[in-house]
Amino acid sequence: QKKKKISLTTMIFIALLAGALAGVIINYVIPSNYVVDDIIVQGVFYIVGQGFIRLMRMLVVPLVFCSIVCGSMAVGDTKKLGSVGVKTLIFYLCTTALAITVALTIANIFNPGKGLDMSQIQVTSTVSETTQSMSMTETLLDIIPVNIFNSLSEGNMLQIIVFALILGVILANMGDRVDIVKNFFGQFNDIMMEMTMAVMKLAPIGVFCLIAKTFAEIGFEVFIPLLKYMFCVLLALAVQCFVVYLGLLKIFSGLNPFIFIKNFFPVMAFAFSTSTSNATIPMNIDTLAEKMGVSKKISSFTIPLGATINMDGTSIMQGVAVVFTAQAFGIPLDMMDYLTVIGTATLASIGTAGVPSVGLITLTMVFNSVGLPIEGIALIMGIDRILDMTRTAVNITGDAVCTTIVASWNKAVDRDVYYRRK
Ligand code: DAS
Repeated sequence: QKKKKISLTTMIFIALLAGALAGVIINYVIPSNYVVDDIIVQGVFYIVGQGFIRLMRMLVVPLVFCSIVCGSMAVGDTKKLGSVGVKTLIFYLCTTALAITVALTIANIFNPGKGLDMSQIQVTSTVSETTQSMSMTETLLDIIPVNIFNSLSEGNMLQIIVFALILGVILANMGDRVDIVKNFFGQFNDIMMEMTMAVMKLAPIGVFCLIAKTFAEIGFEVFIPLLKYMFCVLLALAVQCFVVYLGLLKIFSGLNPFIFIKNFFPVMAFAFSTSTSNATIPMNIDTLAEKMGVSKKISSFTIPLGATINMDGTSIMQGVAVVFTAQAFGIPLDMMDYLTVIGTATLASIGTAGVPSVGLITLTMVFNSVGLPIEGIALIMGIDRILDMTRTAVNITGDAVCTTIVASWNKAVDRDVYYRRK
């Protein structure tokens, strides 16, 4: 019968375990010798691991540029967007910024990366000299690109995002005069997603080598910080889902949040099992209509929109990952860096599609924006399977809660259905 294909994220998890085992054996069992240390660890593991990291970085600029142009084109047509769209867009961006703030707060309380010393790991530095010592006003002004080709070649992500957002809105409002250009960006975005999936297929090899080298050089010390990292992400996801979302629902719509979560749980379970917001769209819309009385006129626009531009769970992982990696590599982050992370992760979520592990690709970009080494992603990537499932469930719950609130403002929630009075 048809052999069940092991999912990529499961293979990455297996690669993590295998890499950790190999690294521990090299570190604690095999006596130090030229072949193992110089040929295998500093040779094969380093080259393959760095090669994979560079492939991930290769994707960031074109993928994020195209996906944000497309995301911004999708919502940028101010005529089509209408008041429902504008309210939903504002709500989505606010809940994402709130999510990252929750994540950064929890990460700074539990300090997952403290005690892990990764500073001896060779890293590809990504801090551009200019951004190192800039005041608040210069940093804010700096996000406006004076030369987009310069921004693209330097990989200045905030400048690229700002230009892509503006370009997308202009294209959206120019109608069919620019159909060829719109199609170009749409097709280029598809190509970049294809290339991303192709690179991600190499992840098990890349993660194996990166983790094996890390454990060969550092050993068991990595385990506790990784567990703390997972704990911080899961705690932040729970706070966002059961405190922030249910609180917002109660405050802004007056609807009973416990009825919502009970009726919505099957959709969360489906998203958890698939790790894909996009695949959850139909079930999300149907459940909101049948069990909560939310009009499909609203949800059929806001749910697909949310699956693309509203990824609160993903930005929570990214917020915790930034603190974890900065602490592990001993890189101090100031308030400006945290604001940059909130801005970059919020804007980054606009373009990325709701497919498995896409949060790791945009994480590369968030790391870039505050000069963190991409090597930190290797540790995180290995244990990402369970976190991707959980954060996807939170991503789509955020979409549904915002949709229900906006629908209730537009008298488009049938309360008799919501409270099972019929
Ligand atoms: N799996 C993505 C989604 O579908 C989330 C992520 O990769 O972070 O929402």
